[in-house]
Amino acid sequence: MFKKCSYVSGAVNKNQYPKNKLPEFLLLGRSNVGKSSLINALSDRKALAYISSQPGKTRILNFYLIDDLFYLVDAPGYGYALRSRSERLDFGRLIEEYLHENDNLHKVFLLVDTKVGPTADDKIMYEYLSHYRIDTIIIATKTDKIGKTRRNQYRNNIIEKLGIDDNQLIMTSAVEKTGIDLIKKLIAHELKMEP
Ligand SMILES: Nc1nc2c(ncn2[C@@H]2O[C@H](COP(=O)(O)OP(=O)(O)OP(=O)(O)O)[C@@H](O)[C@H]2O)c(=O)[nH]1
Ligand SMILES: [Mg+2]
Repeated sequence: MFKKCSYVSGAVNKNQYPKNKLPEFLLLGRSNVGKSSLINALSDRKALAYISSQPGKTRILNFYLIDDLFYLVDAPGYGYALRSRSERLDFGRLIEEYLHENDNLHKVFLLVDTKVGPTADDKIMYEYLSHYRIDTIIIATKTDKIGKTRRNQYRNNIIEKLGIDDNQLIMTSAVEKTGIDLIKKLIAHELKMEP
């Protein structure tokens, strides 16, 4: 499942989104949280999505086509990227236009670093998505940095800080490949495919 994948395009505005109406899953999260690594893990490829050494380098929406079925959309990271007022405005405009003016958006995956927990920016982002009733799943990343016995504690911290339901959170590690199959199943379920 999800073997074939290719980088299709980058977009800074809605005229540049893909035109073929396939469902899209947006990955949102602060810089360095592990968005590109998750795309690589989901698509079984090592270096498909550019993994940045310089946080916040990518400022556009990047569309990856998976098995000719759906798109994974890599958004610019917030946090480090929001240094200047103009960058903040660019990010806001890019994301708001995408969230509100794109009928193909199926679900948002909001990534939160497991060890760091939800930051102030993460909370604002989650509240924004909830306010507009945008279907969102929280993906906790880099769980391999936490000992197995303490992962539940970190899981509960995220649930509590964001005020989400237990089934809205998936714990993942792109290194250990944990939680990746769960996300694939969720996407398959959304697309009404056999997993
Ligand atoms: N230990 C560990 N490190 C990870 C994991 N996922 C990503 N990383 C590391 O975290 C750093 C950032 O990962 P990226 O995937 O580039 O993060 P990003 O969210 O795409 O960052 P931007 O594109 O700058 O917004 C890299 O050094 C990755 O190797 C993980 O599951 N475990
Ligand atoms: Mg990235």
